[in-house]
Amino acid sequence: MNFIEKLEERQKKANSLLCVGLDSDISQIPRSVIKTSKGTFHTIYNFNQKIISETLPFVCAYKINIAFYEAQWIEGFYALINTINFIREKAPDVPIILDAKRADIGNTNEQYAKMVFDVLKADAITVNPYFGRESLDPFLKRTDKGIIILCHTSNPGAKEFQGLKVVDAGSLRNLYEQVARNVALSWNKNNNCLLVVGATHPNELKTVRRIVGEGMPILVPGIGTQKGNLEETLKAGLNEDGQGLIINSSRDIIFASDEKDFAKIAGKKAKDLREQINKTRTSMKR
Ligand code: OMP
Repeated sequence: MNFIEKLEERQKKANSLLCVGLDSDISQIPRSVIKTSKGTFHTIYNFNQKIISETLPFVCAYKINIAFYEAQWIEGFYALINTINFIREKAPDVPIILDAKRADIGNTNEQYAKMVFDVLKADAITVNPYFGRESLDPFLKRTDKGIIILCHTSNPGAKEFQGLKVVDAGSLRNLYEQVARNVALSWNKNNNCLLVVGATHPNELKTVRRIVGEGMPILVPGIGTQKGNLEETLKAGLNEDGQGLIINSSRDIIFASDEKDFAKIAGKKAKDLREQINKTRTSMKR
């Protein structure tokens, strides 16, 4: 089974397009966890275990942003490996996205791909397209993995480059549109490409869906703390079957409470968001 098949199977089984982001910033972890954990590794890992146990029934995937683990050096790395193993043990059918936003020249990418897929055993990685397709071959040749390419990011300054007009074969379009086009037309030979478009830019999401067609899943961060509009996002990005999106929310779920029952509250938030997504999906069914 390749990544997209695994994702779609889990989306059906959990009836969910929700991806919970394990952006486990140690400075935000509730005191009750810190008090009962020994050191950085245990603090992050204990927190993640609790969050995963409560949110698992409601997710189609977990996205782990490596920055929050790298910032804690060796202990963070142990927390990352153990978190991945924990998800694997509890729910081997849940895809794990490593949000690393990597990319470099080809031989360096070989090492990144080795690290992410062979050492950490993630199912998918986020990459930036700036080096071009040729450089990304070490990722793209991994036919069973998901290669999730930044297209239009969620941040306020995204347009500085992504909104620039470029000319390709006589046609004028925005840089992000060109990324979507190249990925759909020539990078996706192994049917393992996905794109990232922020929920804060629903018009651009609509454009990207039109360019890539029905089949390519789009990872959409920006719901929750970044205040992306859920309804507009779903309207703009769902395919005709009411599928094709991975809706990520991180801080708004995992740090919803810093009380003792924080994990239960995170679980409830995840459940509510899944239901809100499904309600809108149902009302939009064509
Ligand atoms: P919250 O804002 O806490 O929900 O977190 C959003 C997560 O999605 C973080 O891990 C970001 O790094 C990531 N992200 C964006 O917020 N915007 C983007 O355009 C792309 C990503 C990403 O690739 O996941």
